[in-house]
Amino acid sequence: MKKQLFIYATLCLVLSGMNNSTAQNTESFPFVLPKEKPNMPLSASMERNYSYIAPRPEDNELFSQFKYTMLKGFDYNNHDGTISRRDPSKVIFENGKYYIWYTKRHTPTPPQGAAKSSSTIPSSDWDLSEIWYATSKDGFTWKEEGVAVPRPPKPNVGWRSVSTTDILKWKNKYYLYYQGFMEASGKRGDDCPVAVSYSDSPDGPWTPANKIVIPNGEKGAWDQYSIHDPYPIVYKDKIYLYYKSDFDGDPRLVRMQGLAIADNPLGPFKKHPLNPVITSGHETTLFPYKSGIAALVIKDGNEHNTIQFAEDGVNFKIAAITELMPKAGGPFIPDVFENTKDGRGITWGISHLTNYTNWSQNHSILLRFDCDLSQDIHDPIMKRHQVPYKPEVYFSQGLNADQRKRIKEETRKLKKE
Ligand code: AAL
Repeated sequence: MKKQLFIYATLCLVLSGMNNSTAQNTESFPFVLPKEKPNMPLSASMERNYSYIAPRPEDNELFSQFKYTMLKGFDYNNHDGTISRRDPSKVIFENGKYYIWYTKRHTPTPPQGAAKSSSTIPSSDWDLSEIWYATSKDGFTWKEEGVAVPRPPKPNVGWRSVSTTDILKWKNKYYLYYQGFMEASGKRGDDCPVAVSYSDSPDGPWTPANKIVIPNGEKGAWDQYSIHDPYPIVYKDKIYLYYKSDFDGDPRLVRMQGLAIADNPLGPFKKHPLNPVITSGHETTLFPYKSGIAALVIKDGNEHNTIQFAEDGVNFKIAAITELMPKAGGPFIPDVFENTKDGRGITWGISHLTNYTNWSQNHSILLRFDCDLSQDIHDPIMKRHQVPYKPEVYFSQGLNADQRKRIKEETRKLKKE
């Protein structure tokens, strides 16, 4: 009997110890963040955290902060709004120097809106513009070389304005794609198709194809009015030309990204059946990354302020969330025309700042951005999580009179209750 009692007591001790240890070992999420997804029940957010390249941003090659530098070499008439440079192309390196192309507006007045526009007075910051180019030995100081694509004579596409260009190098020839306006932007909307000019040299002379190469969509289609921000990449042996369209407009425009693919730089381009392929963004920057395409998705849409990635160049997913992203970034992408299957990524480029001073002098400037979205460098400073905004940045985003009135009314109602 004693033996049985001893065995029972021992068993109880062991079981209670086990219970305690089980209680102690109820599996909490570990203190050290696992590098791989742990085999345990996870929340939706934690599941999502393991869908990124790495569970921590500093180890995520498609996460980066951005640093900015003022460029030297461009004059803006004391920022009076009569000279504007914006929407730069990608940067390329040829003949021992860097090249960029961009929208240049040089008009007697700053933009005055569609109603007040004329043959000399611009409606918008990119109205009555031409495509100019500049070169640089170091990417910081630039020499403005002159006009690359002037406005062609009526009725050719772009006679009103040519703007928002990007560069393609294909079989040793160069192609500039750009928005070709046939009326002042803002008359109905920011309406235009895309045209193209070509040259044997990045220094020109450029021959306009004098035809629409990316047409507006059919009536009622999402891209029926505007084909903006043409952005060609050589991918899967073809030309993948990404673009943006503004649509809906109830009350604010929706902006999304489309894709058109061609075997020949002068077309025909076939729009992808899954368009829009990115549901957010504006002036979207893209680059080959590993076997897919990455995108800097800024400004508009549910997924603005994200860096996205598509294994197939079509189906984009959020790869990182960041801030203070380059606007209209034209990166230097050494392998962008190499049809690469291992895109190395980017570390710098040229972007723009619009409405640089105030609306009465509405004009834009070009600046340089730097980042670490590259397989070939690891810059911990670019991988910091927060941008330390000065207090004045917060206080510059103050309440307006209507908001203060609403708040005052809410407090008044509380006091009456
Ligand atoms: C830019 C681009 C296109 C638009 C206008 C000039 O940011 O999206 O080029 O037409 O704004």
